[in-house]
Amino acid sequence: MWCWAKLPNLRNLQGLQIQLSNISLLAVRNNTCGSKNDLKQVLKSKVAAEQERIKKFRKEHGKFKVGEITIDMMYGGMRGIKGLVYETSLLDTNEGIRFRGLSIPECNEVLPKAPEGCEPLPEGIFWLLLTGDCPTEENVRWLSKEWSKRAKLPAHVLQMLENLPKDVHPMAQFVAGIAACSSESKFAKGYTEGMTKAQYWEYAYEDVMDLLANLPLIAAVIYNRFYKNEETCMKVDTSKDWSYNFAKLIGFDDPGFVEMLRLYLTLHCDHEGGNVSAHAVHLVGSALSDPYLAFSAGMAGLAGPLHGLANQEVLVWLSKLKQKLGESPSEDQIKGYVEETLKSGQVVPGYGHAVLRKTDPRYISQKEFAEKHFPDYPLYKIVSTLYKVAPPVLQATGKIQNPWPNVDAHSGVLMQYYGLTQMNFYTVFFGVSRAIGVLSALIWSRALGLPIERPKSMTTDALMELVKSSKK
Ligand code: CMX
Repeated sequence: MWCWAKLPNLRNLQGLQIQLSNISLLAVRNNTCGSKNDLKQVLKSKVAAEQERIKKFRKEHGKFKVGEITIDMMYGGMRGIKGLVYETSLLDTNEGIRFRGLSIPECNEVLPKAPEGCEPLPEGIFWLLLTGDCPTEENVRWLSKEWSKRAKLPAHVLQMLENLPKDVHPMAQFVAGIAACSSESKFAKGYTEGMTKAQYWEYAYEDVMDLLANLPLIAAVIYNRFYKNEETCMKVDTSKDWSYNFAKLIGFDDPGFVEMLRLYLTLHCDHEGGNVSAHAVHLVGSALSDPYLAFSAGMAGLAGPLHGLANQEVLVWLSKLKQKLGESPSEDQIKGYVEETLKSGQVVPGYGHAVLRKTDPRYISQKEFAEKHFPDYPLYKIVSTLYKVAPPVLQATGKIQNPWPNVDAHSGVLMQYYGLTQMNFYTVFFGVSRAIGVLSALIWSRALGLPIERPKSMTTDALMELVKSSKK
């Protein structure tokens, strides 16, 4: 059983002791590299030790059986099969996600904030996921500066985005923009020029840093052209953080919106390795496709309505609810709307999860933000009423494993409140955030020398034969 020592109310942890049964381990260490802010150097000091630790572990326990696979699991989307190593985060069915051992409330508490803000900076969670260390304020300031220095979109990418027809969905534009940046890949160039396997992670790191620096620019070009018919002013302020610059690029300078974006970009960053976007990046990256190509594959997966696009679907669904029932519907009316949705054979977007069996802590964190900043906003009230009335209706079907809301049930409301009303852009925000986690994991996959992924598939006939021969 997990038992957490009470968190010190400190911005920079001096070392956080965690008890796991009788074992005491240091899950999050403070940045041991003293004044060093250069992330690559910090990482360098960890890679060799981690390679050695895993080598020893595999030598001693490589043949240990982790689980069994049933035919239902194979037809059921591989639920419950433990088949991937992914270092940056781990999802507990009941408790939700932990980033390098820290829960969301713990991250919100300990990660550095902007000088004028209260919400965690996404730069901090990137540092945490990549190094396992809780960053100092100095670390995140270094990272903000580093990303703003690297922000420079190639002209041909800009031109390609400008030439796309306006009815191409923003997520399809996002995928295309990211893939087109592959022309700049240091990893791909290094491979062609004969980099060694030991160097893979360093080249991947450079691409990841460039990509993270440029994602807000790609997103902003799409947003400004699609919704405002405007060219994007590509200037970023090197004295400001990533979220501030992103908000500014799309024309939002309300400090409330910027704070919301900092929280949003932190919360959506990672959800262990088996979800569609993370797994796609991991899989494509394992073929040594460069980080731009691997990440664009992940974003194509995030664009599916059962995954990241659910945040858009939630708002579309809520808009129809408001059209039908008005701004302030009663509990009974909202319950009736959920029942009608189910009766018509549609999913209730924002509810359910493949792994989680409780309310998503990312939902709770967004709810707390809304409660603090706009408790009387009518759309927030509808979302809160849904939280009360939808789970029993979903549970009553008898087939839905998790009747509780996931992250996507709340995010759109935050955007709507601050005036970002263009719903089909919401998944792009999700994607910018998801880059933080899946690309940190990609660097570690190359650092650990993980091979090309190639699970065995079977035909139904071959499975039937397997069952038959086991009975002989
Ligand atoms: N509304 C209606 N039906 C639902 C449902 C929901 N919110 N959630 C699950 N179900 C249905 C499934 O479609 C499935 O029906 P069939 O047996 O007829 O095919 C049945 O309940 C069992 O599904 P499950 O085991 O509970 O859930 P899965 O692991 O198969 O699917 C998920 C998980 C998220 C795809 C599903 O809950 C869903 O479609 N939710 C709505 C979309 C959504 O919010 N997605 C975002 C998830 C978070 C993210 O990745 O971003």
